Amino acid sequence: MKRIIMRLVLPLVAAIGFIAVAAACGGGGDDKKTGDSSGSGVQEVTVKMTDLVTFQPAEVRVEAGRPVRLTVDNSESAAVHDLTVAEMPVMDVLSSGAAGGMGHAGMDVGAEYDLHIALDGGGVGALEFTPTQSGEYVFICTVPGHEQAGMTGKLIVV
Ligand SMILES: [Cu+2]
Repeated sequence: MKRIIMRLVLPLVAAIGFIAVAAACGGGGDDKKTGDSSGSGVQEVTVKMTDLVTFQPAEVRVEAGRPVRLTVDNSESAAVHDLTVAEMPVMDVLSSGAAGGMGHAGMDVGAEYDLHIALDGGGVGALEFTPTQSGEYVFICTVPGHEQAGMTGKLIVV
């Protein structure tokens, strides 16, 4: 008799456990979906700058008309790098962590570009902006020689 009960109870316990895990995973998935696809949420993207003189990834895709928070991560570099978009229709531009970088700090340099953030080696900063027009926009590092060495990327606004 006892054996029969165990035979019934064990699969039941296993089934309840499975349902609980499935529900938890499903819930997480739903949260993420809401964050990514909602019309008003901030689009979070990260670009890493490396001492191999590259941006990773070299291609970033965002939607027009929605705010973007572009985290620029120079934490694994020893050198100064910057991320610069010379021309791109944007509004509501903000940047943080942009101080530093010889000859880079200050608005005089930044004013030449629509988007610009320079970071010392080890630094992490962010650019916040809302792209207003779809298209493909090139970003580069303006440190002498870096663009020529391949430090370029593409910001695709859809
Ligand atoms: Cu660079």
